Amino acid sequence: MSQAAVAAHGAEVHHEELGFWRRYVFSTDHKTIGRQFLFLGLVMMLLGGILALLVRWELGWPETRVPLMGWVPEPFMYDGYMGPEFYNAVFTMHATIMIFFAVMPILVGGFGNFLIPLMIGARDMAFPFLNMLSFWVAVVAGVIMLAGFFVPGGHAATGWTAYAPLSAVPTYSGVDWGQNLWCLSLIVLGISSLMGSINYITTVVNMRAPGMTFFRLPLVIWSLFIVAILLLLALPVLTAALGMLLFDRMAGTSFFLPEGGGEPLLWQHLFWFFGHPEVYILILPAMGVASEILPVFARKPIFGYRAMAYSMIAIAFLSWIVWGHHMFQSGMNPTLGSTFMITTMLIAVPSAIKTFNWLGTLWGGDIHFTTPMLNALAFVSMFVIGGLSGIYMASTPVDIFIHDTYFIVAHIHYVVFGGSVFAIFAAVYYWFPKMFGRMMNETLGKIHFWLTFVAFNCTFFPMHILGVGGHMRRIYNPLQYEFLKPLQPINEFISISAICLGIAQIPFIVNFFWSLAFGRKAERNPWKANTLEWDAPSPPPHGNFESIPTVYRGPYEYSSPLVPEDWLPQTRRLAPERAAAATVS
Ligand code: HEM
Ligand SMILES: [Cu+2]
Repeated sequence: MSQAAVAAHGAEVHHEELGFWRRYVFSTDHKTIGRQFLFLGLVMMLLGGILALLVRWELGWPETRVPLMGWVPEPFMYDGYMGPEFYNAVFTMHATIMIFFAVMPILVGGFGNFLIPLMIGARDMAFPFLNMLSFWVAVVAGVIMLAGFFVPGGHAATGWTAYAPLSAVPTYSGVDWGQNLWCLSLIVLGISSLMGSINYITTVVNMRAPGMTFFRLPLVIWSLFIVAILLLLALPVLTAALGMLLFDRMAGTSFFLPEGGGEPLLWQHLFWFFGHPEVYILILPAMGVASEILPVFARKPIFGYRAMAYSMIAIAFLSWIVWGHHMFQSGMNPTLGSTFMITTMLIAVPSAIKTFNWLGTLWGGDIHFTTPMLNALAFVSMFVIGGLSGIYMASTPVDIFIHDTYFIVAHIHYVVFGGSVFAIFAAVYYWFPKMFGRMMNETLGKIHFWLTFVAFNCTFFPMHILGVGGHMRRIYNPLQYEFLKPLQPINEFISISAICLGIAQIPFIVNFFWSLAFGRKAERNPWKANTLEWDAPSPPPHGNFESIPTVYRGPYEYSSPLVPEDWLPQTRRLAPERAAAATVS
């Protein structure tokens, strides 16, 4: 590269040629780390999906031979039949993998890393080495988690919530090292997330480009910033609880064991004090993604930018005082229960503000139904269904009937699959050109979207009906209960839909890998969007920008009357008189 070109890249950029290992494996470049997290998450999501199908087979056709699984050795399966112990491990690991190793790594690790420096106009994260360490520590956590499948006694089988005392005494569940490794893995993952969140917070606070004030930040950056704060405060609570659980299991303490003076409910309090902020950690970045994509494809500014940012702050704050809604049936004082009921219902207010603002953004827009847009619209509509079922559950008298039933499972999946996973798809389709320099195929994308959308609703909507019918969650064979037998056709329908949902992911996998290699080359700004990442080449080089951009306005100036085009990038400088007009809005 010529001297001049090097100078043009700015002083901070390193230009020595890195070897294969430093470039692709132990890279400190936030974009590579983001892509690594994305791949880690997608692979784990595939594994989690296979586990889900095993659960569905068992519930649809209990105690029959699982197709294609005859090769799995004992003690997992017996000639293709799944035993109850393995079934418990399968649903436990499905949730654990999806929450901790798929959705969090993709949304927070993957898109957080890729987007934060690019969208605030920085060359990299504040602590690139710490960033690399955070990824590799997450991989170590993943290896420990997967190792649990291969130890005597099988993997953890007490649900992703690991309620004590079941989880605290090996003989209660029959699982010894599986549960220990489960605890250890999540402790290690907590360290990874601690490193990541410190990095994200420092980067957003200190490294914004000139002119990038907090209220000019794209909403996805707001969401990731808030999530980093939640992670920083919530994960250590889980780490502490897991440490105590390990002590109970291995060192003879009785934090959670009544026979030694301990308190099983303490686990539930600690777990949900972490767990409720955790569910918002899963959904806030998804809200951020939708807030980026809807304005771009409606060609309109986001409706109520500040209200959107403030509602995320309100959600984050309220998420600390609602955990008791998971424990209404634990015998808590009714006054306390009512308090948690009210705080939980309060959280629906900022959530509803966000929803109405998304609708306001769409209202009267010039809507382009691209694949990212379809997925973002699915996110909004499915999140509404999930949020509404949440309000039912938040009402203590109603929750008596639906707690620990399939109604809860329906709610979880409308928010986490309908919400977070559709947002993941939206984000992949939307930022793929920037991440990999190529476009994804729209036709395959639309086939994937519609199949997924229909199969998703056929899979999860009927779970509400099962739940109201009294169908418990986490049972091995519904046919053992006389009152559940009439509901079995619904279980079969759900399982068939789940298999279709799995098959519907094939076009996505094909599209992803095909486009990586053969997709049409992407231009800098294929969607004609305003935010800074589209100002950098696709994919951006090490150091991101030719020169650090200066920011003149907020991120959502679409169809502005100030310019003939229907987009007005954050970096574009207008003549002084027009710029003065812009500050009025
Ligand atoms: C309007 C918003 C929401 C309300 C009012 C709400 C309310 C509730 C309540 C009351 C429960 C406990 C029910 C029970 O076990 O009896 C619950 C469970 C759950 N919620 Fe929500 N929720 C809301 C949004 C969300 C979001 C956005 C997510 C995640 C992205 C989420 C994820 C979960 C999960 C994973 C559980 C089940 C945990 C388990 O027991 O395994 N919720 N929700
Ligand atoms: Cu909760």
